[in-house]
Amino acid sequence: MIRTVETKPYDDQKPGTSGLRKKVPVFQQPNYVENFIQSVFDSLEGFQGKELVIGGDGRYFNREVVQIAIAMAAANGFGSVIVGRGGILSTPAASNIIRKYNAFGGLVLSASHNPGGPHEDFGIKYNIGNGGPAPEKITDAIFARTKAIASYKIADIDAIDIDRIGEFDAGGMKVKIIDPVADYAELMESLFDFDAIRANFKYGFRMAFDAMHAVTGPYAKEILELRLGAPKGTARNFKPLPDFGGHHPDPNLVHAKHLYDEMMGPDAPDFGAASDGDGDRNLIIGKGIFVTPSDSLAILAANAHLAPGYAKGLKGIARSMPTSGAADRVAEKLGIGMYETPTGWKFFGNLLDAGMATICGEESAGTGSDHVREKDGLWAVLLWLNILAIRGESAKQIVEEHWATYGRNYYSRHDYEEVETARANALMDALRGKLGSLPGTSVGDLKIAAADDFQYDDPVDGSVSKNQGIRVMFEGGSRVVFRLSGTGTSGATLRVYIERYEPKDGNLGLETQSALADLIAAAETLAGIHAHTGRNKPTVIT
Ligand code: VG1
Ligand code: CO
Repeated sequence: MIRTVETKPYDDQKPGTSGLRKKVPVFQQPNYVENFIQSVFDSLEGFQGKELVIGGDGRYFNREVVQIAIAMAAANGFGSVIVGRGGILSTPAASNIIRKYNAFGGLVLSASHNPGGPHEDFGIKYNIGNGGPAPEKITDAIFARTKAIASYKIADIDAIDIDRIGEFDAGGMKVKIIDPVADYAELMESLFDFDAIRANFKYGFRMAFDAMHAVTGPYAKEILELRLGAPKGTARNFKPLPDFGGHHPDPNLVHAKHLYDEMMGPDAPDFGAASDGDGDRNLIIGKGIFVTPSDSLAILAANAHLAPGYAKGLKGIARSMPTSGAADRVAEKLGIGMYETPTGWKFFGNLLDAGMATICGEESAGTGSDHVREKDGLWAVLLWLNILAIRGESAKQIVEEHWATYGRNYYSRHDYEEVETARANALMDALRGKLGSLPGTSVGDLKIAAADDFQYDDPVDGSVSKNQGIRVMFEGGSRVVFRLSGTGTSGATLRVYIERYEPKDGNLGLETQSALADLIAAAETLAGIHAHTGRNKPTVIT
């Protein structure tokens, strides 16, 4: 039986950089989840009788929302749903399932690298038929709908046993519970030289992969240990937990510091890596060297042809605007297109669909390719393993050779978390107000060449996205970028991105923060961070 339930709109259901993210108690308000899911369905056309993919990163509240989504899909007329066993699908795996089975779209339940638990974060994101996050046109429509919604539809059915693989009936709609790992592992096998990686492990190559008690655990166990023969224990913290063991499943130098310390120590394995809550980010640390995500993107692009899936070469590279220009130099050398998009994976979808870009990346530890339409943590790790196995060099050698060929983009991001929203907005407004007067002036010894608020004109569909981050560009190619995060769940997060280019015959071995010291000081002078936020230093430096 289908019930139509009256409801009242919530005014805070605006999807951010990557879907709707809120604290669990916010999602637990009456009808909050139902309102949002119904608003998603109401913003789509033509899904009657079609298939919907549902899965998430296993965090607290995942299982409850999976059941609600199944019952609402049934009531709204979907023909079938595919659900990862236990309600689990990593974000890239969900993207793959949507594409592989020609589903209409999918609901991906995740708050990515944010902590999980009864008082922590949850999230819902809608992905379209190409497997990628819904573009702004759709997320804008969803938000408009959430403000006007008056009722939702839900089927009165018993909870589905999502822990058993098989097909079930949900009020006339078919529910297929699938192995969340198998299709993804098969896809990875089709892209990479598993024989070469297997041989490398056999001859003693050692790595540490930290799944951070999040969704990549089962994927890493299956792929690294079972299919590639890495020693047992290579995948660590591999059991997904609803609260990620009380940690932030954020693979950066703060929350994965233990891995960093190990990789810098005397007993370091050859290679270290980690992924985030939903499996789309990657941390890469070679023995004795942390690889900045922007550098990792450039190095993967420069060496991708060593993997069978990319042997024919790349069509183009895309990166988010705040990501360093390291990949631009690779694109230039390869003679292929380079695209600069706003932050968030949804902006890469059109370029990938149009065959303009093959590899994409963001400074926030996201790298991926046209194999799916999401960034993909394990994919990046496997491409690194493939390159290491074929080149037979260490990660450190590969990075240093890359700098010696292309020069080095010193890069760092400074985050000021949980700043009062009004104060963060005031900082951005003040900065925006003086952009026109900056070019030609100097901050310390740095002369400003240009300053703007980044606007993206999508070359594929012509859509325009304004106010995507304030850029101050200095003569010589250095820059600072300021933007406010669109994924946080309390207050505002100011992100300051700092970059300096050092040519290949320059000083390539400096410590990053000191190499950027004058730019860090310039960012403070330009934006008045201390005066606006009251903060003397960033909360997180990556
Ligand atoms: C952050 C990152 C962005 C990434 C987004 C989602 O967004 O900066 O690069 O695409 O998170 O990643 P923001 O708006 O907070 O800067 V994930 O791994 O949360 O799906
Ligand atoms: Co993520």
